[in-house]
Amino acid sequence: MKKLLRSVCVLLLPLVCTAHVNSPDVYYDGYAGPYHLLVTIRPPAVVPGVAQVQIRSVSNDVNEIKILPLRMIGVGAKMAPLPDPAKRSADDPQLFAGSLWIMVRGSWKVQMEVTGQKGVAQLDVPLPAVSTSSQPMHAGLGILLAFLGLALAAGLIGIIFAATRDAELKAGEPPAAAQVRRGRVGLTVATAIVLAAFILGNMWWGSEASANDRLNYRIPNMQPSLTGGSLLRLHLDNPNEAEPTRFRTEQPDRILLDDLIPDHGHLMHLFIVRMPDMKAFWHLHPDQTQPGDFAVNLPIMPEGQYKLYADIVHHTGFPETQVATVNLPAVTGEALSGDDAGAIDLSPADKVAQLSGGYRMVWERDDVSSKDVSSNGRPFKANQPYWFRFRVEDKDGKPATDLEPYMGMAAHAAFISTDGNVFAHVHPAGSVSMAAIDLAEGRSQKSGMENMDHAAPSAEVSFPYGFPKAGEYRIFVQIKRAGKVETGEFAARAE
Ligand SMILES: [Cu+2]
Repeated sequence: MKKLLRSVCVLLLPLVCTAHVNSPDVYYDGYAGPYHLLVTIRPPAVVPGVAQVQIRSVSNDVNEIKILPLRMIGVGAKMAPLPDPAKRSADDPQLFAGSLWIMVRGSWKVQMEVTGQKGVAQLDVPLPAVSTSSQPMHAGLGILLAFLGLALAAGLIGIIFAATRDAELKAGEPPAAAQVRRGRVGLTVATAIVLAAFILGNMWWGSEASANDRLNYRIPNMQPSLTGGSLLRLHLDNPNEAEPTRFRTEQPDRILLDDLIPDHGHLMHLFIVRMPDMKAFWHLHPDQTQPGDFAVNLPIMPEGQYKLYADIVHHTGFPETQVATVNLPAVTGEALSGDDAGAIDLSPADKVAQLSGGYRMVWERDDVSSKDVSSNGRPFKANQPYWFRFRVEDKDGKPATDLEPYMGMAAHAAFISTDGNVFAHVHPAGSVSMAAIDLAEGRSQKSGMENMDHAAPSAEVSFPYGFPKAGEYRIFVQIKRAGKVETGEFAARAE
């Protein structure tokens, strides 16, 4: 009964999602032809469900935006329904909003057709969509439904009892012994029928509810193990493939582990943060030893507890972050090389993080500009899109002129809550994986680096992102300068 009540109303709550950990919203900064857009997409908490799309045009030259959901790959990617117009905000003519039905779990993209003063242009933004969690029924609704259910049951029993005992009596005539007996039998049978209905109904509902629960996306927990003093092995978890009905309707969305594609040049991006002080941070790139297994040589690391976040992307463009918590002894590993980078002695800055050689990374929190999406020095609001802007300065305070692309991009950032429950790997183009952007725009998947800008980046980088819930966060920003990757750590609070 309790289970029945708990499950009657399956409202769903957006607590977990993919790509990142507990940070399901998509933030995207990109161009539809000549039009610069900042896009926020809130995927539905349960699929089928409605995704909310918000598009901010950076300049005032857009007249109309139409939005359309499409599967990332497969036949559905080519069979487009008619697009819906996004509604222009009455208060802010540069803000457009719309909602889209997402009918199947998996890897989607939202296609935007932008009409403005410079003609018509298109932009595709990846959208991973899964059911996330079931919420228990509201207590008040449960009590109300229990009361109504009991009233119905009592009514049914009462009607059968009265029908079997009193049906043939005239008004005011008392029942004879045979009728009383018949009434008792009627009462017993009616009670048995109602009880059986409750029990069978609860069983039916319980199986429906657990089938629904199995369709909820679970965050994969990989198993780390340290061998030979410094070799970290990662055995990936696949909790969402175990359920055979998952994504059965369309095979491309079965979650597999042997279908990974490179995302900005690597099959896996592993972020390691020491907890709880968050003063040590690494961004490493383990190699796949066999499908589902990765290994990486650790650098020199102090002993302690570490949170691991491993970003991977499936062939559908569906991203996942595998997580783990591990206690490590002091590791006397190898010097960092290639794209691997990190730092042991970070401390979170409010505004200015020191880099090597007297260089500094400055968080431009205070720029006030009317069309800017910035917090202007105030605490951030949860679930709001912001641009996080950072400027790299030399020791004289002048903009650095020797920045280089790091893995094909101007910068990489990890937004992590201080409790470790929220993690997002974000780039100047936004919170979606680079590999998914390539797929969404129909580019080939050779290295996942096709869309990257290999020109020298400017001294200023920005990331579009919004914190998913109130709390304390750390932002680890990585840039490359003079052949070396530098990490700046910043503290932020969302309300
Ligand atoms: Cu990155």
